Amino acid sequence: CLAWSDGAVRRFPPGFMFGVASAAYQVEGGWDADGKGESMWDRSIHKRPDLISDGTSGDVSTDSYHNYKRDVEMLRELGVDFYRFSISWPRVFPDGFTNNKNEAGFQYYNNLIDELLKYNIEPMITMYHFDLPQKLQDLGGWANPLSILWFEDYARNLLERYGSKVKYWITFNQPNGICMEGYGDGTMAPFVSVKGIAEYICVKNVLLAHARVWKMFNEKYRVKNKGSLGISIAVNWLDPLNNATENVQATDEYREFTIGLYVNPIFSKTGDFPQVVKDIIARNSKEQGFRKSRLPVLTSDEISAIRGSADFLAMNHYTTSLVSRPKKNNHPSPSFEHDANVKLTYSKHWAVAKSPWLRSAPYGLYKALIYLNLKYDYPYIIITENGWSTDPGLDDTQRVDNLRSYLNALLLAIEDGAEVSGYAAWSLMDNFEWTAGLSERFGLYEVDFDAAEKTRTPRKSAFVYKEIIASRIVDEAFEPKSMQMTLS
Ligand code: GBH
Repeated sequence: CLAWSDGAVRRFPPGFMFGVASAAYQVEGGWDADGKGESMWDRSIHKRPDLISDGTSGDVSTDSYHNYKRDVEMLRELGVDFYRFSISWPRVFPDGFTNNKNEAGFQYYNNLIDELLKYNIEPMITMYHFDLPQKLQDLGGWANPLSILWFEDYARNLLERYGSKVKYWITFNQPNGICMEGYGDGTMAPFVSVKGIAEYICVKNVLLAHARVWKMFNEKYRVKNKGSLGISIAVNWLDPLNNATENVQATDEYREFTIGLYVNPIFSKTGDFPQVVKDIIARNSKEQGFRKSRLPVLTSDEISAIRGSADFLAMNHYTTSLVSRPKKNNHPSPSFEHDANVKLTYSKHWAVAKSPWLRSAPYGLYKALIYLNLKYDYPYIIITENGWSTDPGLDDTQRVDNLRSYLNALLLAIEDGAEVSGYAAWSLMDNFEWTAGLSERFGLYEVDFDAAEKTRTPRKSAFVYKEIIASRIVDEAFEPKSMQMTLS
């Protein structure tokens, strides 16, 4: 157990916001409804259904496109302060370019936003959560520097249309997922794998696209609308396997490769990619016969455009890994994995989720927050994802344990100075878990995907979260009296 054995009752501070999160492709369905265009996930799965472990797709999923009123009812049942959802770019601009607008798509998000505001639930909009319009992917997607301008155009339209109603904006969900998985190891759409090259080009483009939108927001939309804008970054924790010097060094480096690569350019005083990452990739590139480093250079203008370009760090935190340095670098060369050159393991004491990569190590959230404080001078943080996967079933005791222990770790970090003003559980309900399909369930609500209505039923964790939100404390002894939800 963690250090709250002092017996003190810790309370979430006044103003602390609780929410839940989802993403368009994972919940909406309606993949070609009312003029929606094709996203790169639509294209990839329709062409290669075998990419998904259980052969499912996001074509229908929970059908939130038609069930959004029920979704908002669930948010009211939970009593959340905010709902983080994403906009599907091809639903509002079928080809990606802003000349061809799909009004039905804009209307859908307008309806969802209005339904939320009607019940005093703040919308928090992610502009991009992995679902690029296929037409833009045909042009190279995030590996094409023009993507910076395409994204800026798209974002401007969102801010014009919804900026007066929506206070919380997130440009990108997890640049490392977009780039390393989408263009490097090829485990996410567009399933491109130009290892050691495309993913670094992508990182630069995504950061520059983010910075453009921040500038536009800061100059034009903020004053009008008093909102704030951030970027979601995956900050999982890393500890050395043991205190052997090479493992400690490997851990320091790997933190820079996975966290610093995105956080340093935006949140550090100096900006730019971390020096150690620049050095390693430059050295490897040279050895591999490249004329220049595979990591693109950021010019001083680019560095200053990106530096400081966020009001808050939207932190997605799931798990912790233990890092060691392998005796020999056996990763394909060149590749991100070769550059980072680490082996990841877990402690056998950590509970394993349905997702093989997901282990419960709540102390890691505490340590990650303290690390960000020391290294980046107390950034404003909203935790925009944290969660646990299970098999289907309403008795999700493991999710309850995980939720409580991560929230307890968060309370300790806040007590020790972390500036965290909100927390979103991933996820509101079961949804399409990318290449794992429907085989890993992350929902506080279970979804019956076989039923035409995609019936949603609260799990035990939904009742526990509701009680935490209402009481602002984590009461380990709380047990739901019945499995019947009420609207408070
Ligand atoms: C989040 O990413 C995503 O933002 C969200 O859409 C997703 O539903 C949620 O996680 C749960 O997964 O299978 O070993 O190749 C978290 C980071 C990175 C975690 C990719 C899963 C796959 C590892 N994700 N990773 S593996």
